[in-house]
Amino acid sequence: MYQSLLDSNPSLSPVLAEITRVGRYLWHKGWAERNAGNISVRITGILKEATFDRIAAPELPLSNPFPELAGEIFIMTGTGKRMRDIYTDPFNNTLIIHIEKGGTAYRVISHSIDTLGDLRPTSELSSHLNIHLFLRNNRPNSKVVVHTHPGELIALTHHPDLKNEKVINQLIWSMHPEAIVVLPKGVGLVPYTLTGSHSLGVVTLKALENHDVVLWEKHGCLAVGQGVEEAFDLIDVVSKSADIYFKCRQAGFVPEGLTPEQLEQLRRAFGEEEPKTDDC
Ligand code: 2HA
Ligand code: ZN
Repeated sequence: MYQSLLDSNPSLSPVLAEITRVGRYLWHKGWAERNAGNISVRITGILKEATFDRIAAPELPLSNPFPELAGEIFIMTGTGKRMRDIYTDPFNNTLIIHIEKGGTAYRVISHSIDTLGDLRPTSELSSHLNIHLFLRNNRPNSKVVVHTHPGELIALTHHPDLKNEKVINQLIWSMHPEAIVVLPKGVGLVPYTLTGSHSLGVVTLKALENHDVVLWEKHGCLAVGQGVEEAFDLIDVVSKSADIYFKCRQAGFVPEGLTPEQLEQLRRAFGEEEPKTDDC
């Protein structure tokens, strides 16, 4: 079924290829231990209704209903699946779901009952759907959610003094000129919330109102964007800042960081808008 969807929907292959490519980057970065991380893309409109038999597809309940997402289609990584396996075997590690009328169930349109096995949507499905709903309503071109576990970013959120959006963004910006250029609004900071919970999606939404990247305290980070590579790039830049910070600390010195004047010069040279340092 998956292969026939790809054959009859030419725009689907590049999306799947991007997911598998980024899955491989995440593994090589060391950000995807075991089954860590998940990726989803809203692909409604890419799949033609006539190319799949919705009614024949396996139907499964959604633990949290999303009536406003009825009719939407998503491609995503499977729960318990390894990022490093997605590249070599995408058909058994990713799946495509259609949200059913009423939003209380979904159908796996990429697989039949016989081929589905233990393949189920990411354990962070609830967060991802919440975010996709927000993006569709507020930033319709942003169709991608990437969640991963960069050790250097998780380590930052363990520092008691850095559990403050303003402070952590000053640190991130000051470590690397790219950071303020690519993320002039900085990152959002989400207080520790149970993994896989509906609440995690709810608190993440608040942080996404002003940001494209959020740090999940003591867990990882999440980025949204128009493409999977683009979301990956944002996380990569933030991680580089954290990496530089820790390299300096490991070498035994506290990094000087870019000065306020240097940051201001970067904002003026590259910024489209003033970053909100008080409430970002
Ligand atoms: O998919 O990373 O947050 C495993 C996780 C859950
Ligand atoms: Zn995670």
